[in-house]
Amino acid sequence: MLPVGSLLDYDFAAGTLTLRTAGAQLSLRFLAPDLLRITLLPEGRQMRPSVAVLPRQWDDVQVRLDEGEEALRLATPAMTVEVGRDPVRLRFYGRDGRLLAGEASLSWGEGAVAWEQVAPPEVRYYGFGQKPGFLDRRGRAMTHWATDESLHTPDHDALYQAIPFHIGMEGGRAHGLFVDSTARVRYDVAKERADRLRILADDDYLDAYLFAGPAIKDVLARYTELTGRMELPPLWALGYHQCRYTYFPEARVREVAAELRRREIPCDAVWLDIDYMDGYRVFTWDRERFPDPKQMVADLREQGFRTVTIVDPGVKVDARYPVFREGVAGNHFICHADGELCIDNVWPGRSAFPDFTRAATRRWWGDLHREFVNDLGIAGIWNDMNEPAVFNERKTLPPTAVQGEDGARVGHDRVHNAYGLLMAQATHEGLRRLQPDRRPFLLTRSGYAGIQRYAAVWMGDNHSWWEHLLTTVPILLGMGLSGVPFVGTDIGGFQGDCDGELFARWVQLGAFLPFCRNHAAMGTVDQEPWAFGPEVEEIARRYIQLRYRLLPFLYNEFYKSSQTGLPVMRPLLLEYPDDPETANLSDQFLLGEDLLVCPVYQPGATARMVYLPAGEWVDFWTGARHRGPARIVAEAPLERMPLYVRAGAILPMGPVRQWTDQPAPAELTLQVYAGADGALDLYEDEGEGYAYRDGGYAITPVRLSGTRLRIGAPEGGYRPTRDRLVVRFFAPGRVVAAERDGRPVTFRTAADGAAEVVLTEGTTDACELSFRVEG
Ligand code: MIG
Repeated sequence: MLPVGSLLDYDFAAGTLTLRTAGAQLSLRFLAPDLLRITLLPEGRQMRPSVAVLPRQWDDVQVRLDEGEEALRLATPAMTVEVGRDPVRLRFYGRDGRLLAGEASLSWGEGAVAWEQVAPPEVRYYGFGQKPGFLDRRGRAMTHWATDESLHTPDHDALYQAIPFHIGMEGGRAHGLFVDSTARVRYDVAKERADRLRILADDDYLDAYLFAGPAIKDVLARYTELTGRMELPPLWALGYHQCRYTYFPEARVREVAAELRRREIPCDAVWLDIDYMDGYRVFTWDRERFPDPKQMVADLREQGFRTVTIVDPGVKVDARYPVFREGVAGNHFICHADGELCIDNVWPGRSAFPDFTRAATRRWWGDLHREFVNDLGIAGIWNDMNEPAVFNERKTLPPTAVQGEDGARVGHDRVHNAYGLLMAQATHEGLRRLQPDRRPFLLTRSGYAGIQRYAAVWMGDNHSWWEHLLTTVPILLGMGLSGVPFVGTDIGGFQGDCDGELFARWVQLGAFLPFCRNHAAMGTVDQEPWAFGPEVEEIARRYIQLRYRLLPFLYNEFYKSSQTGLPVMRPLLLEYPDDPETANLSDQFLLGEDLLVCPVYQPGATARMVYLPAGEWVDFWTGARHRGPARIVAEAPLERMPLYVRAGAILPMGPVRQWTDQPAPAELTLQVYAGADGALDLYEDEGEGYAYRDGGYAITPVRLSGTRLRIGAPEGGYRPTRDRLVVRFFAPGRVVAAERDGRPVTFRTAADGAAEVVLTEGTTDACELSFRVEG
């Protein structure tokens, strides 16, 4: 590797500082006052178009260049980059004038580029996409190389998702770095040398983005401005999903669906894994197992279920199979350098792989979904095996396979990590074209930075192990800190046999994950919610029902996330960045800002320790109050997962439904946790379609001050109906009287301590409720 040497000359034009050094050019450009793009391009090398960064015109940034003798300084009001002249070294300073981590140096070699930066001992490192382990990755070496790897253990960190983005935090002060390379990227996070962060990309050039923060939320907001945010999903996608490898034949699918309804376990979707296909040929059906998919899908829909089908990238080599023939004719498959098709084994046997780096191929692939979505009524698509996974020793395509648009071909190894993202993009855009009035729902296994724009993500093949229950939360929190909010894991675990206690604990946690799907591998014990007997079934039913009651809250959080880029499921450090106790806390998490979820991770446990950060916290189950910061021991018998609500929170809830659009009386419940002032702006819309983009949504402002609650009329072009409006007021004492707009109203005190007021008239009119509290 050759370090970037001394500065030969430079120019500063149109906002870009271009620095020439022996053999390479370095350019620095501010896209925003707190966002600097840093590109190192060795001579004679070509850059590829980014698949992560959204094409967009950034506003002009006011930058000042200081041409010092030792160093150049390029400054905005939010950040300064200092470029040493000999050798060229970079130092970044925040708004407060202090260094962001330490000095950085760049180097390059044959097919590799490196970023090395001083890593002061106080800096903690978060993000990195899907990585096993806990939140702070300091002291770890990691590789980004999308891999079909079911051992999510500390020694296997190259998993399905490859997101080379991280956040450095020093106290409450954060900065971020995104290395936009779809090739293999290796991180050494102060492991080999305790004071060095080293990032090595097996790529031809380095294209990096530095985020100056200073708050962690600023970093995430900017990062998701750069790489995009999750679109608001259809409401049904937030329901409970029932999956298994594999439900077939049709009679079995119908039986599972009927059981869910009979047992009143709410569910919005049943999923079909690979065995629905004819010999694993994508976009076909095994007509013996599924003689009339259209009828089956319609009948399931009658009962409120959506049907989701898996679609893998591998296309069976079969001269009589139209998808293969079209793919060859349209030049859509990846070839070797000599032009021969790159064929390898996956589920269908010998298969060809679409080159999703090409726009025409993405379009072709997207259109292949026409029959499934337009004729058969398939509601969602599940992309698996898109690392791409291949049944060979390398587990993927050879580096010598070539990909790219004509005239810009590169080896597969340069674009490997983009395969899942580009497949998801092809599918997402296809679904948008085919059903312009529906919000696409897509689940993907693999992804790269920006995957949040196209798909929900699950963590692939976990195991029915307590250890994997424990690892679920930190992995998903890391995804959220990497810009991806719509995440989940296989509830109950995929491989291995689950048991009742583990399932109960997993479903309790799963009910609070952004994506909530039960899934299990072939050859493992049954894992439907009733598979472990009546006690566990009752626990599963109660928690899944609770998820459905919380859907107005969850949907509101998804809406906020689509606007801000902040995750739905949050580590405490996002809300309490100055509290050192939160710095590596990952066995409990927040939904939004208000709901603290404390899963149980051990067999036999009937209690667990909970950390409550500053403020007052109300036990969701009992109404008991605790003042943080504090550690408490929470009771957690098998039927209970500890949950706490921040005082000042207003949780919008709904009735239990068996599926999200089941016709039922419209009821909104506001659970109000007095003890601190608070605000809720409740977002509602039709839960489907795009009318919301033309004003078809409602926002209801609710304000809590002291023991007074002001509920505004919904604003916006969508009119929510509320047959009943229930206010459940959790007071720091005993409620002795309640008034609505100055007149007494009746209330009852519920078992959890709430004073409950039920309104059936004027439920969408502005009103003020006040409570008199004693003691
Ligand atoms: O090689 O489609 O992660 O969820 O059930 C295994 C069969 C292929 C892996 C996925 C899993 C799915 C399974 N697939």
